[in-house]
Amino acid sequence: MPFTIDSARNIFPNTLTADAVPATIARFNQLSAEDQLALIWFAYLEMGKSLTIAAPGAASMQFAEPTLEAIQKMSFQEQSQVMCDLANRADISIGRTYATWSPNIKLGFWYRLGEWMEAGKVAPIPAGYKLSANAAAVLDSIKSLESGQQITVLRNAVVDMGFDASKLGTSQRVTEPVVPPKDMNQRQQVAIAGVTHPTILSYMDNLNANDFDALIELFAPDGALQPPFQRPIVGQESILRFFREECQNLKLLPEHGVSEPAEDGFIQIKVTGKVQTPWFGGGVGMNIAWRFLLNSEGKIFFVAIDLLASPKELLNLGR
Ligand code: 45D
Repeated sequence: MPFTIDSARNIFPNTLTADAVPATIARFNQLSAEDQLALIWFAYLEMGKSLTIAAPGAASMQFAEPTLEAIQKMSFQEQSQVMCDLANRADISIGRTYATWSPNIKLGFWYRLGEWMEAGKVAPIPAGYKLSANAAAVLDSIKSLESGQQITVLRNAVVDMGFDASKLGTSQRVTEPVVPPKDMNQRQQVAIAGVTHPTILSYMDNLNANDFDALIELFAPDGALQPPFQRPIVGQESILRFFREECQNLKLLPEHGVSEPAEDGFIQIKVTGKVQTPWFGGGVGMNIAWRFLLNSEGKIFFVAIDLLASPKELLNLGR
C-alpha cells in the first residue's frame, strides 16, 4: 500500500518523544489564570538563574509596541486584568491582536512585560503570592525537566494564550520580517555520521542558512512537515509560510542517522542531534530527531521533528 501522510507519521515508531511536555501543558491549562501567571513567573525566575535569554530585536518588537504602550498606561489593576484575560483566552481587544501574532512576537511581548514587571513598571506578581497545591506541583515538574523541555513548555504556554485565532473572522497574520538568506561564503555544511543523502544534507544546510526558497524545493508538492507536538503542515505553500514565520535563525546540529529502503522506492531516514533556538543560543541544546520519508524522486514526502524524551534517545536509531 502506498504511503499516506498519516501512515508516514508512524515511521521509526520506537522513537521516544518528550511526552512530559504535553502532559505538563495539560496540567497547566487546568489552573486558574492567576496561578498560571504566577507559575510562569516563578519558572522564568528559576530558569533565569542558569540560562540567558536573548533580547528580541527591534524589528520583531515593532508589532507588539503599540499594545505594550497601551498596557504601560494602565493602572496595575487593569494590567493584571489584561494578563489574566490573555491567560483565559478571553475575547478582549488585546487578546484579538495577540492572536494574530507569530510565536516570536508573542514571546517578545512577554519578554518585555517580564522586564517591566521586574522593574516595577507593570503590575508584578504580588510578593508572597502562594501557588495552589496543584500549581506548586506543576512548577515542581517543570523544574525537573531538562532545559530544552522547559523552554518548550514555556513557549507552548505563551503561544496558547490570547483569543482563539480560529474564531477571528479575518485571519490576518502578523509576523517578523523575513531576514535574507546567509551569503554563500558564510554557510557551513553539516556532516551526519551514517547519512549522505543530498536531500537530507541540503535540508539541514538550507535551514541553517535561512534559505527557505531553496529549502522548500526539497519537498514534494504534497509533502508534509510535522513540528514537535503538532499535527502535520501539508503542502509546499503552508510549509514555506511556516518556515518564514517560525524558523528563522535556528541552528541545526545533526549528529548521526540511519537510512533504509521503504515501500514503493521510498527511503526512510532518521537523524538525531541538537537544535538551538535564537532565544537561548548555545545555552540550550534541544535533543531532536528528524524522521524523513523521501519519495522515489528523492523529495521529502514527510518529515517529523520530535523533541526527544532524553539524551539517551539520541542513540536510538533502530526501527
Ligand atoms: O505569563 O527541522 C512572565 C522546526 C510571567 C522546523 C511571562 C524545527 C507571566 C523544522 C515571566 C512575564 C521549527 C519544526 C509569562 C526544526 C507570563 C526543523 C514570560 C524545530 C508568559 C529542527 C515568559 C525547532 C517568557 C525547535 C518571556 C524545536 C517566556 C525550536 C519565554 C524550539 C520563553 C524553540 C521562550 C523553542 C521560549 C523556543 C523565549 C522551544 C523559547 C522557546
